[in-house]
Amino acid sequence: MISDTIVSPATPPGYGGISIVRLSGINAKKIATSMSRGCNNFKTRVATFVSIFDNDDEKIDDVLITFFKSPRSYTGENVIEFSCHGNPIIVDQIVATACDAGARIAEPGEFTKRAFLNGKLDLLQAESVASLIQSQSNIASKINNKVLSGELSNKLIDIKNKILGVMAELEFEFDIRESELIRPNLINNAIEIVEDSVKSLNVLIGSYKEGRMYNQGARVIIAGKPNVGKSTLLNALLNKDRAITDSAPGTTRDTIHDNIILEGIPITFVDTAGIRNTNNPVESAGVKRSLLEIKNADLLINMTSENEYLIDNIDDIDTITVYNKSDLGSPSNIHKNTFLVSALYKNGIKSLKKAIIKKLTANNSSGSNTVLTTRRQLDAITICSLSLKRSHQLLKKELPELELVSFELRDAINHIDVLFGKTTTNDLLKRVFSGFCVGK
Ligand SMILES: Nc1nc2c(ncn2[C@@H]2O[C@H](COP(=O)(O)OP(=O)(O)OP(=O)(O)O)[C@@H](O)[C@H]2O)c(=O)[nH]1
Ligand SMILES: [Mg+2]
Repeated sequence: MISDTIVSPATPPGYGGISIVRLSGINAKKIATSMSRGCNNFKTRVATFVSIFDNDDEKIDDVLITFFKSPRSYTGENVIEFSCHGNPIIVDQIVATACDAGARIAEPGEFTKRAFLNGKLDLLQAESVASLIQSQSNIASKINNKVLSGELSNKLIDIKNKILGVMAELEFEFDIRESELIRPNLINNAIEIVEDSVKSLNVLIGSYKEGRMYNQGARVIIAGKPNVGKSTLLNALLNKDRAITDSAPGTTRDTIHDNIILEGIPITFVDTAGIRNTNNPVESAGVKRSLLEIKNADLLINMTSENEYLIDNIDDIDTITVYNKSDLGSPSNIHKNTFLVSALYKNGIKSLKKAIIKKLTANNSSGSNTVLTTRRQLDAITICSLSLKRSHQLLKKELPELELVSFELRDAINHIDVLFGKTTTNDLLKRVFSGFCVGK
C-alpha cells in the first residue's frame, strides 16, 4: 500500500496557454481542498473552476481542478490535476503549496510506476509510455502506441498460455504415468507448440532492429581520406552550414554530428577527421576518433573523390560507397554500386538519402506488426526462446525426460513474467523508470 501523495508539473517548464500540475495519492483530494480553501465538491472527471491560495492566504491563481477518483485514474489512485495559467512561477507555487499541505515531489516516472504497481499497466506498457513521449516521428509514436495499447503483451500472453498448457500436460503425465511409455501424441503436440512459439518469438526478436531504429535512431558515419569532401557532404545532407570546409587536407579534427529525421528515422550524421598517417598529435587524435566512430556505426558512408583511395572497409558494417566531386568528372572504371555525388553542388544528395534509408531498413522485414522497442525486451525474449529451444531438443530424444523439459518450459515462462514485471526487483524497476521525465 502506497501511503504518500506525490506532486509534480505534468507539462514542460516554460510559458504557455496552460500548465498542468498533477497530484496522486491518498491525500490528493484533501490537499486540493486545503489549497482551494475548503472546496471539496470535486466531481470525478469534471473540471471545477476554483481559486487556489498559498500559506499566507495570497491567491496563487484561478485554476481548473479535475478530480479522477481511484481506481479510474492514470495511477489507479486519487488524482487531482490543476490546470493553471502557463507560467513557471505559478507552477512552482502550486507544487510548493501542495508540498506544504502534505505532498512530496514525485521522482521521474513515479506516476507511471504507481500505475504499474496498482495494476493499471504491465511493465511492457509502462516502459512504452516513456518511449511514446520521446518519439521523434509518426512511425515511432505508432510503434510505441501499439505496445502501450497491449498488442505486444497480448502476443506474449498467448505464447505463455500455450507453453503453460504444454507444461501442465507434461507434468500431469509424469505424475500419473506408471510405465516408461509416454503417450506419443503428447510429445508431438508439445513439439509442435514449442516450435510455433519459438517461431513467434524469433519474429519478435527480428523486429528489434526496426523498433530501435525508429526509437533511438541510427548513426551514419561519413569517413574517408582527407579532402574528399566529407564535411561538405555533411552540410549538404543536413542542408545547413554545420561544418567548416576547406581545400587544405586535415581541416576537420574532431567529430561533428547533427540530427535530422528521414522518413521517420532519427538519423545522426557524423563527420569525421580524414583518415591518414600523420605526425600531428591533434590530427592523429582526430583519426583515432574517426576509427572509433566507424566501429559503432549503423551505416558507414565510405567516401572518395579524384585521386583518393577508399579507406579500408570495416567488416560487418553496412556501407555505402560514395564518389564525390562528380562535377569534376568521374573515373571510367567506377564500381556500379558506387554513388556519384557532387556535395558542393548538391547533386545526387536526394538519391543518396533514399539509399541511406533503404540500407537502414533493409533487414527490417521481420513481418511483425508489433515490434520490440527496448533492449530489456530483446534480452528477455532471446533467453525465453533459448529455453524453448533446449526443451525442443529434449522433447526430440527417444525417451524424453519430462522433468527436464518442464524445467526449461518453466524457465521460458519466468522470462515472460519478468517482461510483464510479475517478478521484479527494485533494481529492475529503477532501471525502467529512470528513463522517464519528471511528471509522468
Ligand atoms: N568541385 C568540388 N569540390 C568539392 C566538392 N565537395 C567538396 N569540395 C571541395 O573540396 C575541399 C575539401 O572539402 P571538405 O568538405 O573540407 O573535405 P573533408 O573531406 O571534410 O576534408 P578533411 O576535413 O580535411 O578531411 C573544399 O575545398 C570543398 O569545397 C564537390 O562536390 N565538388
Ligand atoms: Mg572535413
